[in-house]
Amino acid sequence: MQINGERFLKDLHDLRQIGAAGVGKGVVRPAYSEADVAARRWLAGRMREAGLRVEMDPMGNLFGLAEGKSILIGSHSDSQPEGGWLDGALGVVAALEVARAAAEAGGPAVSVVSFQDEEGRFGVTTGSAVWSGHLSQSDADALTDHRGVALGEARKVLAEDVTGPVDAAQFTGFMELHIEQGPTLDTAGETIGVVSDIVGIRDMNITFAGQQNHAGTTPMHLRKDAFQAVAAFTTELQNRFANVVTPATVWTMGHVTLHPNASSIVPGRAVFSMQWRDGDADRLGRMEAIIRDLAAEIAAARGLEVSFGGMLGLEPVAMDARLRAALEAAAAQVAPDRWRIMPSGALHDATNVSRLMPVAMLFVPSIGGISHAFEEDTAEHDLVAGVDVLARAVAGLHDS
Ligand code: HGY
Ligand code: MN
Ligand code: MN
Repeated sequence: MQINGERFLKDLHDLRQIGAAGVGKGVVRPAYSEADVAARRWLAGRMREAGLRVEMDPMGNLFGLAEGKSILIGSHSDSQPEGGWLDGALGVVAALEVARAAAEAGGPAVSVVSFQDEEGRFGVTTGSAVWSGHLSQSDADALTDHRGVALGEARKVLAEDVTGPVDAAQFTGFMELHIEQGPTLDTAGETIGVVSDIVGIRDMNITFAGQQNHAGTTPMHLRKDAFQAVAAFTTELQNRFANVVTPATVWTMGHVTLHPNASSIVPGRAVFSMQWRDGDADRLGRMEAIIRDLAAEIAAARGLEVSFGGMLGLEPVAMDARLRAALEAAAAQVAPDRWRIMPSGALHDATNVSRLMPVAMLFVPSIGGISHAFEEDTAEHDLVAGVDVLARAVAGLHDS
């Protein structure tokens, strides 16, 4: 099986034009946005040209299906609100190229997928969570984005493209090529990372409700300032986590809204996202208890109310040994002495798909370790090496 690097790179550059941010190679292609819909329709056309049968499930997960049993390869084509051109898109276009190369070589059968809302405009890897049965369609439809738009409403933009549910039983396994989104490979000057396991995650909103008041006449000691509660919480959390976390544990408050968000008004309400990740499910649970207890403690001490939104989560998952071995053998051929086995600190659709079938992942470097930013980039020779490893692994599985 021989991939066509030029054909692959051209598709990758053509896709990044759809929703191009106009800043570097960045893209803005959130789930169900105009750009996301256009990208999925463009991908559907490329899938048809590759001889695949195009189907889309009610969530907007787009599949290019080979006849009979096949290996499923892919990722997601939606982006963060400010996204890189490769996060997800690389895996979808690489899958397309492997499917074409496999067809040109007379086999094996390769199907392609672009999952929807992996970037979690509405939740956490929402499209593959629904497809894999981790989340019901009705629960997903009730999820809202930060502007209060419900997923059930948003996904109507793809109604005319939906063909119906796609049966996972037709697939023998799933592989995903993705950028590392961290500094490890780039710093080491390596080309390929074969993923050992993907971290788990917990994600929820926390609300502090205090007293909206005048910013000039309200003495500091009488305030019930919701933002000051957030500040106290995030500072003290660092101390409370000290004996629980490891250097690999991460936690982020990436989104904060204050009400009424005015310079001369003491904020009466603060809603913020609380997200934490680790490779150990037990540690994720202990961190949750600390978060809930500390938020309640701070609210009580300051005379505020605290409430917790619904929590979304995924468990840590190990990659399938047989698929991983195929990737390792291919990496050793393509990038001898320039590959490694490593964990994934980022989440991926592979976590959800692992509920249904064996999964494995591989990484190529992110320049400067940057991702979820317009500056995200990877050297083209590394991108082509990644697809080559993927194709060789698929061929190796077929021959074994
Ligand atoms: O957040 C993540 O890990 C993924 O890129 N959505
Ligand atoms: Mn991704
Ligand atoms: Mn991402």
